[in-house]
Amino acid sequence: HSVGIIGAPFSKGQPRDGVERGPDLIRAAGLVEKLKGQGCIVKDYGNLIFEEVPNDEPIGRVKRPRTVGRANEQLASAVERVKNDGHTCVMLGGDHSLAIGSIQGHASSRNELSVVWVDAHADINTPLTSPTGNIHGQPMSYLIHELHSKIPVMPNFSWIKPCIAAKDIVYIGLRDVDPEEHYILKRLGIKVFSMTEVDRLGIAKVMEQTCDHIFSKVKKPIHLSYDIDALDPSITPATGTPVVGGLSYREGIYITEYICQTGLLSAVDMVEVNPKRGKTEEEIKSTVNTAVDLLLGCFGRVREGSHSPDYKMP
Ligand code: DIR
Ligand code: MN
Ligand code: MN
Ligand code: MN
Repeated sequence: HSVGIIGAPFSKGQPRDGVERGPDLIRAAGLVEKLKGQGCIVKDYGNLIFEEVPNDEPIGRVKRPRTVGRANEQLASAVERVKNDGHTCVMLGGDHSLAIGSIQGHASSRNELSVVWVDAHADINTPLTSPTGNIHGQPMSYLIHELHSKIPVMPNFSWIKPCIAAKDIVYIGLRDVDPEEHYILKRLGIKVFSMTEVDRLGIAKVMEQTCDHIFSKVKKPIHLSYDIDALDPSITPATGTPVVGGLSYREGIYITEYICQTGLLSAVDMVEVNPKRGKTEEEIKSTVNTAVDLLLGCFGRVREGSHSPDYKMP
């Protein structure tokens, strides 16, 4: 695997400070060295530098639209560049509003994508349905063709072109969905494996059916958008909006191993790691180390172990 890493230390898609420290913490936990140790070629493109747009007054309920729009425009160019350099792109967030730029930039280089969205939340509110106004609860709505007519014009958002079809999206891990979001998911017929389906089917069948769904016609490159709050807060407590009853560590890792072996993984987001939300050093460590392990699973790490083909026993 050839991996290009972009750090996106950005927190303005939601109200809690600390999530901008995600990229540096995930690196400090040894991501690059560990990826190289499992045979990946890694290029770290460093962190983007985001400026806050002054006087960024809410538009309707939407908070900090100009700042979020501008940051995502920068991220989209960075992701497009990493893809054009030939790497699988890893975007380290930051909050989940960054999926707007990450997916848009990915789509600019590849045209058709499928999206696997692993999260406790659906993040598909439109600016008009959002109960909080936080853009990290809205990124999908800006990207889906079928919702285009429902998105009002906002400053610094005009560069976004809807690039994902509803049929090319699969959600895994949902357990905190707003009524308006539930309506949108049903209305667009989006494939959802909530925690109920994970319980009913088990994660192995969920992943089989996920791939049946996204590969039903042509095999498109996969964009995996992984919100660390998909996992149970007992494993990844240091996140802004933890929700009980999440994926186990093993289920979380299984998703990455399975996506990896499709050979179609083209970009990954790892978002919402927030050290300031951890109550102890242990809670922060567990969250960050799990984020690293999930990324290693995306790039060939398997739990049975592995060895190089030319290994000679001494
Ligand atoms: C809620 C919460 N659905 C919102 N979303 C969160 O703000 O739109 N997403 N926490 O990660
Ligand atoms: Mn999310
Ligand atoms: Mn979430
Ligand atoms: Mn939220």
